[in-house]
Amino acid sequence: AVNDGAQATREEIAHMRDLYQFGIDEVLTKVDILRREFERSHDYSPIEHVRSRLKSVDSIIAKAHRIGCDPTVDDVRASIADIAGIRITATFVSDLYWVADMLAQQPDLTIVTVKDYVAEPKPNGYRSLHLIVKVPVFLSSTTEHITVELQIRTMAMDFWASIEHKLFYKYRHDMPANLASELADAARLAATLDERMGTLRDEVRPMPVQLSDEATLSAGQ
Ligand code: 0O2
Repeated sequence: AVNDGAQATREEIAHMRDLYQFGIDEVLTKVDILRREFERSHDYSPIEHVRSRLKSVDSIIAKAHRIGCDPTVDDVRASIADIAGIRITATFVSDLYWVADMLAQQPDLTIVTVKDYVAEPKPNGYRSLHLIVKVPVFLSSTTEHITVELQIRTMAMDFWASIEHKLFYKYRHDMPANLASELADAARLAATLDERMGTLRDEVRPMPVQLSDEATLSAGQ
């Protein structure tokens, strides 16, 4: 009977997972529309790439056990914010806030929490802008408000985080001190790179495009 209960829960969680995929789809559409609209009006996009992932039933149950929550649909939905995850890689640091602001402005999207690890990096050097949002998913007879975790990063932040993630998982909590300090140093380098690219962009942005446009205009007059 205990096994039957566990099986029922697994099935319910698997069913619940479908809702989270719908939530991902809704947010992905929003991000894609922002990207395409921006590309249309500016010929480039501040969004480099977008990936999404849905936690597996096993990881949902494992995380529930880890954080001491009952592995029931209601408790899992209330306690685990990253069942649905979207990672957006943007070009410049300012673009991270642009993406976040554009989403925050949308009346159907509720921002639950913002963790700004860009303004305040984690002690190991991790930087990213994290938003937990709730998006409505309209079903035939109900509306479900689905929690989605968004990680918004520059390419430098993503480069660092993906390598750190691999090393962290390899070493778990026993990362040798020299490696941890190398990684923290590399995170500072990545932050400097972002800053320098931002400065470059600021120098290029008021480009002579307008000047040459004016020149063409006045030449044509
Ligand atoms: P995975 O394998 O990427 O899913 P939470 O642990 O999510 O319940 P927390 O710690 O308050 O709650 O959330 P936070 O700080 O917003 O971090 C959540 C996610 O951000 C992590 O998910 C990672 O994806 C990423 N992250 C946070 N800190 C680090 C870090 O130091 N290094 C790297 N590489 N990624 C980080 P998971 O579930 O831990 O991992």
